[in-house]
Amino acid sequence: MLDILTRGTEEPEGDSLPKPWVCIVMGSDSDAEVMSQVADALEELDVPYEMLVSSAHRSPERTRQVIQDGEKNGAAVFIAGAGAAAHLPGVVASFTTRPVIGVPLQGSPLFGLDSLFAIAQMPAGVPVATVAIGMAGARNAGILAAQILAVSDDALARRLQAMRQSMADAVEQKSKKVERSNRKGK
Ligand code: RP5
Repeated sequence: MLDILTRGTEEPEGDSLPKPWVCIVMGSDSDAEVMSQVADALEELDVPYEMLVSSAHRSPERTRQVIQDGEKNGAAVFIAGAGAAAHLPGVVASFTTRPVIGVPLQGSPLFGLDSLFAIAQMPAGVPVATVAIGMAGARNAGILAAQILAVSDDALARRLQAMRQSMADAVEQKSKKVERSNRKGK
């Protein structure tokens, strides 16, 4: 059987289970620039991932195989990004009961609205957690996957807290650049 994904096949050390990881799938290499935001966020949080291209329409058999191999090899969360008639996240969700996060991409003449609707409007029973169109959504998909894994990983939960703190610190720095007042006696 084709074994497209291999990460989880490494022998675990001692009695420990292989570390859960995130499987990132995109419909085309033209999606890679935006979807690299997912990988960047996971790297910042030290979460293992694998990222590859598989198309719901152009390579349906490969897509089924990727999800089945991913499940078998310990993928705990799937993230699927696609543009236009973006059926990939829904198709991924049809092959697994693990959490699936969909990232709508905006390359089409409809600026990603087509993709957003295609990903978000899943029929009852087969959910896809849908994030915002484009770069912010891709980054949030990575963070959301980490948050799911952090439910059973205290060290990861602490890294997520640290990420929030650094955002809060950055807001204070940004404020300092614009703060002004004409209130007398202040
Ligand atoms: C979708 O069609 C892909 O996810 C991509 O966003 C879009 C265009 O794909 P290419 O024609 O660039 O391969 O399936």
